Amino acid sequence: MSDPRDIRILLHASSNDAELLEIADKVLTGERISPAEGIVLYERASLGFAGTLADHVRTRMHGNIAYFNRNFHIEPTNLCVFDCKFCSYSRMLKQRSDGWVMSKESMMDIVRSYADKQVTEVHIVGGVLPELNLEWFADVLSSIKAMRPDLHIKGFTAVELEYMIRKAKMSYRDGLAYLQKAGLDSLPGGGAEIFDETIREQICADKCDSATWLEIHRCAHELGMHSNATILYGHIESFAHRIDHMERLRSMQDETKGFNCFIPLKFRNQHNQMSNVEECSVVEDMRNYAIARIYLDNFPHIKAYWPMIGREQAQLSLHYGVNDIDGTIDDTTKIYSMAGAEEQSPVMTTRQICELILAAGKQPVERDTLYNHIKSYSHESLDAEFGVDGFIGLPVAN
Ligand code: V47
Ligand code: SF4
Repeated sequence: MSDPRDIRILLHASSNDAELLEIADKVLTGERISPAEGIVLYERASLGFAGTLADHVRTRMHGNIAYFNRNFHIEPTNLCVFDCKFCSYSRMLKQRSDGWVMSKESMMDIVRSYADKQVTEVHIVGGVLPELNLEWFADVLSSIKAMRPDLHIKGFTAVELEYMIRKAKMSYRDGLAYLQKAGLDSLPGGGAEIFDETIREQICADKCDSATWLEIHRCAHELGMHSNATILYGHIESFAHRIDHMERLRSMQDETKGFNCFIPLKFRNQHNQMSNVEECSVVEDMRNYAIARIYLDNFPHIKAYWPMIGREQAQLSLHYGVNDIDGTIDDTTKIYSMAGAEEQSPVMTTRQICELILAAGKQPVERDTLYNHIKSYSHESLDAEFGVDGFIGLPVAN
């Protein structure tokens, strides 16, 4: 159902909350909702109410399409000078012996191992270490570009960038321009966590602050690079903090238009210093995707990161505002399996990811990092490309 008049009738029949219905009417006519209205949605909208509205917005923007890409990750180190309380990945303070630091050669070996694969993106993200400095990373970037000029390099959270550029005693703009010249194409969305300063102080006091995170993304946009933005939700923050986070992003996007997608990251509570904090429910995850889709009217894409939430929930999210489920990954990330995510070994073939999307009733489209369409898939085209014998059935979460 995509006719706004039909959805209006449905929502008016399902709720007698006048304020919620007024917000719904605004969304259905394409009007922006205010921060106060965003908080009302979080406080009072049921999953059905928020989901119906978000699905309408998603369909208005993208029809039935659900995007994925073919990518792999390189995580240069899991050692980190910072001490984020939610992090299950970093090993600096606890078990340094469990840590790894890759050499440039081992990073290049990973890139080389994809020589005959049709991947379009490498995502580089990891801990922060003084020896992995700006010059070292610039050398890695230019070597990757020399080997695979076609590969889009999405690399380094604003947290990693803030540290390496500060240590190099450069301005953010000059440091980013230097990395861009070496081959950096865009920035991933990590490190944003929660922008509210009081919550940030409690969960990640010693790393890049919110204003700096935003400034680094602004500089990247001004240099012509796109970036993503995340939120780490479902821990000690309130609904107002989630809206405050999205409001700061929405305001900046009005000016720069440089963000590609918003990625809500559900807090996972295993093996970190916040294990006493309960994880939120799947219903809350879906409501959160839905409200993000409604609130961030100037963000083209909402991504559910499937290694984090598992395959079945990624399918579900496609009906709650999400239009992208990230990539094939190829088992190259450890960040979420270490924090207790469903996917202990995240890898999907192109066929599996397409079948997952088709089974959710959506149209799989392979994209590049900047959301240019590469190829659209159907059951028939999958059989033609990969053969009928390869059918793997409905995907299941581990
Ligand atoms: O900033 C760390 C998160 C992020 C936990 O841009 C945790 O396409 C939940 O940003 N529970 C890094 N989350 C990863 C990231 C990312 C991932 C996928 C795609 C993109 C993109 C970006 O991981 C960190 C932090 O918010 N994280 N520990 C945890 N226990
Ligand atoms: Fe380091 Fe990132 Fe973990 Fe924080 S979340 S401790 S910055 S690796």
